[in-house]
Amino acid sequence: MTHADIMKAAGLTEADITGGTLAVRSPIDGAVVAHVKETDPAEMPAIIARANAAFKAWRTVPAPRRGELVRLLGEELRAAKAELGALVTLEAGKITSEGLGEVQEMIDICDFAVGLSRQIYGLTIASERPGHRMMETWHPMGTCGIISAFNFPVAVWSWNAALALVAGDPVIWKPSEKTPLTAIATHRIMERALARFGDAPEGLSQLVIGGPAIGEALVNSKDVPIISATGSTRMGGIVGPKVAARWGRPILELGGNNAMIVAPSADLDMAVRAIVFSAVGTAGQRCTTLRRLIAHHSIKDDLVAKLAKAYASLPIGDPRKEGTLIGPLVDHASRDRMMAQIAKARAEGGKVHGGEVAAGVEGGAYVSPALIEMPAQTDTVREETFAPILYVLGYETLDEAIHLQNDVPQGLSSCIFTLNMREAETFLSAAGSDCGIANVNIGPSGAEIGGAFGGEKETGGGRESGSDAWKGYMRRQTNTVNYSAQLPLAQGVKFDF
Ligand code: UN1
Repeated sequence: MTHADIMKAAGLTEADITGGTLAVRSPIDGAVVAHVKETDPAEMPAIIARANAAFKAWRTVPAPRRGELVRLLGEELRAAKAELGALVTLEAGKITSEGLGEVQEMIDICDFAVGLSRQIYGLTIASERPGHRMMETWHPMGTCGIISAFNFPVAVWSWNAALALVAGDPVIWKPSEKTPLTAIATHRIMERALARFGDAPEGLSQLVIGGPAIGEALVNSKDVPIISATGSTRMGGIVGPKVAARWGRPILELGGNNAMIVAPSADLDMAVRAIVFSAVGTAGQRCTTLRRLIAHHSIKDDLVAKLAKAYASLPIGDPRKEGTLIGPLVDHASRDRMMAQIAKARAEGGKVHGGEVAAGVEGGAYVSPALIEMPAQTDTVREETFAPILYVLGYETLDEAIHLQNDVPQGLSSCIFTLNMREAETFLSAAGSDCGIANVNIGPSGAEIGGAFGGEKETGGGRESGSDAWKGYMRRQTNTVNYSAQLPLAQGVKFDF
């Protein structure tokens, strides 16, 4: 299929892809595939006002009925999975199975949110006063601004939107400037769900396309109480304080510098499989990508040899092609950054395997993944580079390994490969990994949507997806009801007059 066929199959029209000011390139071959129209920043107040009008209606719709909209969205996504997945491949450069996997994550979160729509509940709490009852109620919060990144161009929207819509919040989505096409196609799918739903308020789900001025309008608006932003730590460092300064609620999902500890007892063949998928999958462009390997000295050389062998056989190239495992980086600037980091690591004493410009489709930024044995956890290792670079460090004691694992600014995902129960439990304990995600005998990437997703430190502290992440999209109200004929005060205070 040509690029044009893929865009058409995903529901994009001529008007969607021509006549605009935002040039969209496919990472596959670097070709400009569309010129998308941008939202005029001057329209943002009206867009936000529409969302807030929708909020007034949507917050009173019973949550299970709100769940019906998300159920329909899940149905529409199932029907459009192949076409939307192919568009993800075209616009973000993911291999076919990962493009489809991304849409599957959208479907999964819809299913989760539909169930959630009948499980939004608070606690009842024992009151210290006779004839009193305490409870908590979860109410819709207001408009949720969703700022998403290129690497999960559609799934990030759905993790937020599915929960926000069930929670009673309208959504305004600002996708990455690199991936507006998948956003337009996804929003069209959403519009189909809305049409089938029937009586959803106008402005419940909106899409805005453009650069920083659009994002800033959301971030700075007092009328957008929740801002969920996924992207770099640099971006989050700007967004977080701005949202906080106007008393909004930021949900930040920023950088990761995820590590795996490989202990002497580890099943090395399993570890190798986990390492390869999590270090080179999505060409190293997941925030959960494995970036640091902390291997026990006794097995390190063996592990590196196995990995170097596996790395040498990985099919790199056209992500549309059956069998390809490593597609292109998002653009040439990203490849330049990768090469610059490798040069820095080499200057710090790193021994580099791979990490070269690779042949792929003419015009795309293809690379072979890099495996770099480092003498120490240097500043370069402590930085996140959004590319397939895996730094290898050695350790002697588990304490040392955990210290290395935690001694970076980021705190998203982590894991240990061990068959030793004491080591595994220590890693998961309060004195173990400091990350939002900590796994045993599986890699750090590819988290299921059922768990809360996010991390600590410079990762931003936000949680999305499963568990009770929905609470981030609602406001909690504590209620005390007095059904007695007395008016006792708390804490035994007497105030008679
Ligand atoms: C991201 O890279 O922004 O755990 C999120 C994973 C995916 C999510 C990645 N479920 O790798």
